[in-house]
Amino acid sequence: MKKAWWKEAVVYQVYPRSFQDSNGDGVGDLPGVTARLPYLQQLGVDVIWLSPFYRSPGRDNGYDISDYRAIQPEFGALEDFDRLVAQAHALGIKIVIDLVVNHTSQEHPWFRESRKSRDNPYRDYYIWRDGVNGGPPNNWGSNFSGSAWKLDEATGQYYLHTFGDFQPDLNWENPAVRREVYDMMDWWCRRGVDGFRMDVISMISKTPEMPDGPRNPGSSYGSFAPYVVNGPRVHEFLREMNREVLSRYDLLTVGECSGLTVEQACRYASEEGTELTMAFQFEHMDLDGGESFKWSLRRMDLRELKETLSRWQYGLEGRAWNSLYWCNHDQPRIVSRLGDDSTPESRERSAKALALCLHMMQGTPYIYQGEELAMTNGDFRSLEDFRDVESLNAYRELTGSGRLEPEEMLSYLRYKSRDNARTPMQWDGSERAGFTQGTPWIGINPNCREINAAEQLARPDSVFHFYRRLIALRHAHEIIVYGSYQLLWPEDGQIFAYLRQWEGQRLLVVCNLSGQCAPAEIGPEFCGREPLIATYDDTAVGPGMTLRPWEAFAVLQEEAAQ
Ligand code: TEU
Ligand code: CA
Repeated sequence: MKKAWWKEAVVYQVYPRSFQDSNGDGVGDLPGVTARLPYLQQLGVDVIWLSPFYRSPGRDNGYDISDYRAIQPEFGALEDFDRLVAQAHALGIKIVIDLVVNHTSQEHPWFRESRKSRDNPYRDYYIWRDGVNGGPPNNWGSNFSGSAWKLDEATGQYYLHTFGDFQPDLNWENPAVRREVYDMMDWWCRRGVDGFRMDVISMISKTPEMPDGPRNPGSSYGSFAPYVVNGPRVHEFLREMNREVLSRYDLLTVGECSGLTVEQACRYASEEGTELTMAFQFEHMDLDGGESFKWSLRRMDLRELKETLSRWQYGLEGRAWNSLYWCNHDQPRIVSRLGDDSTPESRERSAKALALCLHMMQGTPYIYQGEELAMTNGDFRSLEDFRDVESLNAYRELTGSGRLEPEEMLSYLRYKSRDNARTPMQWDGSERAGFTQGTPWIGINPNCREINAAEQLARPDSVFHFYRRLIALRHAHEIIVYGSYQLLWPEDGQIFAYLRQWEGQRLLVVCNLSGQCAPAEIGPEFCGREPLIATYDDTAVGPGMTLRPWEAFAVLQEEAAQ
């Protein structure tokens, strides 16, 4: 297996809107991120991934870009970005930016031109089709509810939008579009960025015929997935991008790939380095989906979770590289989802156990802002408290059609809405959590009084310091980065345990991911050894152990030198 800096790194995701406001307008900004660099340095992360800060109408919080080479004024100016990069680099922290090129905002100058006339030079920058029988070109539904096609009156044709109708999909079949994207990427590389997180990059190549898709369960729309996800030319396009831009720099590149399979990942992120360095898969995040996709209260089943994550560990070994994550700006908080946030003790203990379980695996771990404090889901009372376009559209569609009662849908939103990840970072216990002096754009969780960075920095056994130690261990032990993986006790419904092996070393990881005691048989070679890290401070590794609620540990055995 080849060694690489991005395999040894830990990434921290910043959602600029919700991280730190520096000027009292209630919206986080780039100077705010710069001001918090010392905090991230103390945590010990190697890389920051910044969610979008580009010029944008902000209808999907910046994932609708109207100028790829400008900063949205509420986030700052280009000089603020340059200062952030320079100061991060001075602290040894790299900066990865979000590349959103499946679609633009409808306010992008390319789209303003494109919609003017059928023979406009920019017409083919987007995907236009004639309607069929007075309706859209096919039955595809958008990821943000409704049809994936919108009729544009000016020219009488429909444009494709796999997300919101304000996010028209770019036409990657057009070489001019690809040239524009590569030039723009090169421009950011020359500004000093260290990589890209590529938004829904698995969707850029569409099957040109665009046939109807299989009916989405319980919906009047069909799925575009068979004709859009991992589409016919996606690998050709990424190899071209790699030749034209990526290969000229030393970058971390991670593709956000909904619909990813192990076999596909081995192409997107192959060891040969012909496309990207790694990819995000979604299988473990989809385990608690219900009948209406994500809108349910279903809990993940631990055996399914173990099977899924282990399949990725085995499947990519030596062939591609995993990204490890529990949280991002699209997912509810893991401690509220898979852990237990009902008491302060179970919250901290379960957050640590989940962190340990993920961070000892093979792959590059990603931490989403606030995860290192065990921040919980938001405190959303009514529909008015939500901001996310996906949530609001889904509410309208599912309650409007009578499929769900408003109260039922609200309970799903409280559990699963993307807004759960987007409440402001809890820096201290003051009224506005140290996030802003003004009115925050989305409600701050009142539990900031108990859950905040200031309190945890001062307390050695806090979740923050646990994450700091996990990161330091990864930097200290190659086995955590490169060791092979083997799942233990696949049938156990409470314990997630596995073995890592590397150059004569063995690392045993045992995590009770339940609130009840759980028995475990530990091999003699590990018994009596002091754990590298554990969620209790008095864990004694012994043959017939009974793990306490959320008790988890990692223990290392090194063969005596011959
Ligand atoms: O997300 C793509 C994506 O697959 C999610 O929108 C997913 O469908 C949803 O979160 C599951 O509930 C990316 C970005 O991460 C997201 O924030 C953007 O809204 C989206 O693309 C469009 O750019
Ligand atoms: Ca601000």
